[in-house]
Amino acid sequence: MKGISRRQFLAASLIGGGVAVLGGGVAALARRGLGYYLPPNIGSLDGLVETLSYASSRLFLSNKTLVPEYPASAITMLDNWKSPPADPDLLAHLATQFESWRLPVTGAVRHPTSFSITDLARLQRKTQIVARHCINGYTSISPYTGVPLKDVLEAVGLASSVRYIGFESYFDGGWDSIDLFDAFHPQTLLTYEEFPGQRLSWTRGAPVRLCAPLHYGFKWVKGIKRIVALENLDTFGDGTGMGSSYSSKDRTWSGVAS
Ligand SMILES: Nc1nc2c(c(=O)[nH]1)N[C@H]1C(S)=C(S)[C@@H](COP(=O)(O)O)O[C@H]1N2
Ligand SMILES: [Mo]
Repeated sequence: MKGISRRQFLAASLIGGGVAVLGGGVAALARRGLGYYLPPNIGSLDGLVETLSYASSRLFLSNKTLVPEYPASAITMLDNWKSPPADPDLLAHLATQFESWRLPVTGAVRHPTSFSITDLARLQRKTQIVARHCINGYTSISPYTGVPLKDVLEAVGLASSVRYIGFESYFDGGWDSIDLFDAFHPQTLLTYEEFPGQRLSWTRGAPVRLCAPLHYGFKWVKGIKRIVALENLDTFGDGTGMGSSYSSKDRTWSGVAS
């Protein structure tokens, strides 16, 4: 009997691989439900491209895949922050070095908790030097020290219905949200120091700012005022369901310029 040709073997391997990937996808889908793999703007025009890239990353990537970390010699600290703080509460807390400031973590959680910076610093502490890409073209490599967001979420205990984590800012009435894939990524940090031991200045997002390396810079919310665990985005921010104060400007929820 004739053995199979190299070409037949290749074709068979490809088909086999394809079936395995598809099978994995279907199994993952069954495990989490369709909603986990779809972005909130699926119904909009720019949602098509985003839906494909979002769904494929959630299906085929693990949220344990790490972004590169850099040595201290690579730090650039490029700072593109412009508007000085105007919020009276933030100004008062800046004057007293956030001594009496608390970060409420509320929404669909079992134990709503308000954390001081000292409380946050008692949780797991992590320092990382990562790149922050701004959608407008600025890239900066900076150090971030803080607590993995995952640890804060585990401390308050998320309800099983939670799908997004919302952030409200002291600056410009800004607000944004990420999904649990990003929220539980090991490099997603709630940052309270830039260089270890050095609290954030307002230009870098005091009192705490998000470091979300899987995303463009606009989702790295500075000056966080409150964190909310959300079942959907309909009641968050402007109530349009888009999940980000930037989506009314020039970008979509997961970062594609539109
Ligand atoms: N509250 C708030 N956070 C914000 C912004 C903003 O306008 N308001 N700009 C974002 C954008 S677009 C970028 S690129 C980064 C820039 O800050 P960095 O250089 O300190 O990372 O902050 C993000 N965080
Ligand atoms: Mo940005």
